[in-house]
Amino acid sequence: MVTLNVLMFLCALTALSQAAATNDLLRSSCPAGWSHFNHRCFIYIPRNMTWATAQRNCVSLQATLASIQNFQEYHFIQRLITTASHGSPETWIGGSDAEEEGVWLWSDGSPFHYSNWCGSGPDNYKYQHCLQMNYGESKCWDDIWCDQYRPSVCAKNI
Ligand SMILES: [Ca+2]
Repeated sequence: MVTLNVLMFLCALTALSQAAATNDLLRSSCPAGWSHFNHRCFIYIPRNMTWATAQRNCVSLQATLASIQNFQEYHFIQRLITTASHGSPETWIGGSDAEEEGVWLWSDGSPFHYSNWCGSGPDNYKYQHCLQMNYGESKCWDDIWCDQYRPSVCAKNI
């Protein structure tokens, strides 16, 4: 009888740990082709599009252009672009100040705290309102005209 009880206990334990493992799997799972980082799924879109068309394309995938909240996410996205494109092309992410000059917003509505602007920041040269990353030698962030054609990175919550 003792053996039976121990067996039942072990069965219950196994079932529980399997349920926990499945739960973990569900929590970390992204759709095929998307990469998981920090509770979000990311994908590099190689097709060149304007910023707004790239955002609309992300929305069609139940996502938005990627926001970047910190250094770790920034480097994750840089690696994602490098791996997917075998290079480091200038790429759209979700920042813009098209609504009001100098007020930078992320298209997913998250706060715009972290940034990696080139030099002293966005220069708004001849009215540039959209954020491209991987600009120039140091692969920093630059504001550029929103109607330029770039690949892009989409992100969505899990
Ligand atoms: Ca600029």
